Amino acid sequence: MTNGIPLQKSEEFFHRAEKVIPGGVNSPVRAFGAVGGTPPFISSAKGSKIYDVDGNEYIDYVCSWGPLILGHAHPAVVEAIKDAAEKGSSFGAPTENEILLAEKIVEAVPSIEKVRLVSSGTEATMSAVRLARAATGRDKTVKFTGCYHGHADSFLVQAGSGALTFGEPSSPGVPSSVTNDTLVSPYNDLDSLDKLLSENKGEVAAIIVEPIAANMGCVPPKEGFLAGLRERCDADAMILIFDEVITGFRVAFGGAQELYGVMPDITTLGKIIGGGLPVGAYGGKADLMDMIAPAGPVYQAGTLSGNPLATSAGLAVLDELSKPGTYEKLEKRSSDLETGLKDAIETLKVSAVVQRVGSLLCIYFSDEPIEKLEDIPDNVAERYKRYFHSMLESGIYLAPSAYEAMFISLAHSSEDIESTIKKSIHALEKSR
Ligand code: KE4
Repeated sequence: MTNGIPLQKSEEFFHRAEKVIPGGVNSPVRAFGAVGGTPPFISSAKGSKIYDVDGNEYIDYVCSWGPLILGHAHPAVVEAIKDAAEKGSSFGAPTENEILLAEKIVEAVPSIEKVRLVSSGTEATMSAVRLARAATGRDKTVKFTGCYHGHADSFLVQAGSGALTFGEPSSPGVPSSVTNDTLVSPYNDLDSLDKLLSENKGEVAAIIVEPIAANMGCVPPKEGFLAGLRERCDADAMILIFDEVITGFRVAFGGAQELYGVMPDITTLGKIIGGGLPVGAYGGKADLMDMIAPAGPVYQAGTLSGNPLATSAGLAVLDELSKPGTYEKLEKRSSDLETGLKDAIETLKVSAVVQRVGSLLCIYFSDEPIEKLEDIPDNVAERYKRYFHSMLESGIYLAPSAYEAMFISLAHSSEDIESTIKKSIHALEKSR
C-alpha cells in the first residue's frame, strides 16, 4: 500500500510483465529485488512528482537515475521533443543539432575538445576503453570496487549499482579472457592501487573511475585521490577516464572535473545530456578522439547515435542549466535536505550517516563515514529495505537499492524537502 491506494494495477501489470519480459523489467534494479514488494508501474510524472497506475503520488528522488535534473516533463524539454518529432524521428544522417550539442559539451566540459555521441552510458564507457586500448596498445584496465560503468563485459567485475544490488558484482556469461584484463582496486585507496600497478607495470591501458562514486551510494573522492590517479596515469602513460555519466552537468556545469580541478584524458557522459532520452557521449583531446572512425582506425558506430529527438531534449536541458543561479538553487535544496536528514538522525540517535556532493546524496546505515565499498556494513541492505518501504508508503520514491544515490532536481520545492525530512523521521525509526 503506498500513500493510501493499494498497488492493485501495478501487481497485475507486474504479473503480466513477468510473462514476457525477464524479471518483468527492462533494467534489473527496477524490479525491487533488493527491497521486495511490487514496483509501482508509473503512469506519468510532472516536476518533482511521479504517479503510479493506481493513482498514488510520490516525490521522486530517482529522477530516472539522474537524467531529470530539471524535473519531469519540463515545458522547454517537452516543447523541444514535440518540435523535433514533427520534423521526423531519425535520419541516420548528420544534423545541425548534433553540432550544437557537441559544441555545448565542448564549451562546458574543460577536458573535452571533441566528443562522439552514442545512445547510452554503457556505449560511452565501452567505446572510451576501446579508444584507450588503441591509443596505448595495452589491454588491461583498472576499475574500482563498487563503481559501475554500465554492463559491457569488461566492466562486470565487482561492479556497483544493479550488479551490487543483487550481490552479483560479476556476471555469468562474461568470458574470463575478458575479465582477466580488468583489474580491481578499492576506491579512495592509492596504496592498494600502487601495489596493483606495480604488478602490471606497462600493461595498463586505462584507469576508469567515477570521480564521485554514485553506484555504491554517494562516496566523494578523498583529498588527493583524483590527483593521485592523474599523476599515476602520467607516470606510466595510462589513459585516465572519468566516468561522468552521473556527475556530468550534475555536480557542476563542467562536471566533477570542474569541481575538483583534475582533468581526465577521456570523459564519458550520459543521462542529463539526453534530458531523459537515450544519449551517451565520450570525449577528450582532439588528437585522441581523431583516432575514432571515420577520422581514424578505431571503430565505433550506432544507428541512433545523435538522434534528433534526444539531441533536442539534451540541448533544452543544457540551455536551462546554463542559466544564472541554477546550481545555487540546486545546492540550496540539496543542502537543506542533507541538514534535515542529519538533524533527524542526530535527534533519533539512529546509526546512519548522510553523504552528499551537490544534488547527489545518500543515507548509509552505518556509524562511520563510507570511503569505499568495503566500508559499507553487511546489514545495510536489510536496514535500507525497512527505511525504503516506510518512505514509499508515505509517498517518497527512493531508489529500490541501498547502493544508489538520491537525485535532487530543480523541481524539488522547499515544501517537498520539508515533507521528505518529516517522513524520514518515521522511516529512520523503522530502519533501526
Ligand atoms: P546506461 O548504459 O545505463 O545508460 O549507463 C551506464 C552507466 C555508466 N556509468 C555510470 C557512472 C552509471 O551510473 C551508469 C548507469 N547508472 C545506473 C544507475 N546507477 C543505471 C540504472 C539502471 O541500470 O537501470
